[in-house]
Amino acid sequence: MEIDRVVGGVRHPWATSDEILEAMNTFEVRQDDIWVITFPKAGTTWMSEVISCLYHGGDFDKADEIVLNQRFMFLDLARPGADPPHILAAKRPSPRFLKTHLPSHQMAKEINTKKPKIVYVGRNAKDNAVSLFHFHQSLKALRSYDSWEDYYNAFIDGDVHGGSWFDMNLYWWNRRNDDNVLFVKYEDMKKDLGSVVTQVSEFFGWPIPDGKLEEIVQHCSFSSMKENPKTNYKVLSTKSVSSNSSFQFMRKGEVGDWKNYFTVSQSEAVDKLYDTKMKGSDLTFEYEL
Ligand code: PPS
Repeated sequence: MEIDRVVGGVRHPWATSDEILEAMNTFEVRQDDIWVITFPKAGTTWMSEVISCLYHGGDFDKADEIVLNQRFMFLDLARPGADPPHILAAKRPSPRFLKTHLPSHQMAKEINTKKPKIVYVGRNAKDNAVSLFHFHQSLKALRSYDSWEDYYNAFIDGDVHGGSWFDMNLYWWNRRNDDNVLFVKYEDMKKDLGSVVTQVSEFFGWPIPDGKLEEIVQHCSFSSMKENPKTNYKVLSTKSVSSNSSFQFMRKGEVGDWKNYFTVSQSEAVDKLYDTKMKGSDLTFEYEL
């Protein structure tokens, strides 16, 4: 059996079951939900940890009481032997912390009427592609590609996990001025995490206790999150014993790693495609810092 299939024009692993996709038509969104929405591998986990720390006023024991991928319920994926996430989410007390990579036409419909607070994180297409390539090659639930080139072709066709990077980023950029939406760039988090943490705290209306900003920035640094078992997940099913031992959810955390993968012509082709797909939009990303 194929490891995945295309539903509604988007390639989804079987773990994103038809039941989950259908449930998003009627899933009850709550106005006080807290959503993190991203294209896969754009900084979901990083932003989720920032939000947890802010919600708990910089109390890191409380923020990290449970592993991050259980704290924020991932709505897109059914876990074997467990109820699907929309059923589990319905039983959670408010405020619920939810995350999804589903594209705009497949995400929970009530997002548009209940208007919960949503933080969208965008990451430049090239680094995002590289990070997702490693995820595809490592995770049991996702298809492997024979080569970087094969994967690259699928990525620019929008035929990878998450669908089209271009469509998703453009959709959320166009909604960036909605009162309930905050659009954040991964590269800005790398450049000045303190400013982004402050922006997120203002968006939610959660003041940062005196002296805590620096601590939150330190706690959410790549090195600290890599050392932290509550954020550097070990619970994902990886493809082989060898990749299992070497797989690190916190892989590199850099801006510019794409240069180690993209050929010059691939990089130029993405730039050209970006100009076509994002035509008329003033969304820009940084590719090196
Ligand atoms: S997922 O599986 O879609 O939820 O992955 P996601 O969390 O969106 O993205 C994982 C990438 O984000 C990097 N990351 C960070 N970078 C810098 N600083 C911090 N603190 C941080 N936390 C996570 C993570 O390393 C993945 O990127 P790559 O490029 O693969 O390292």
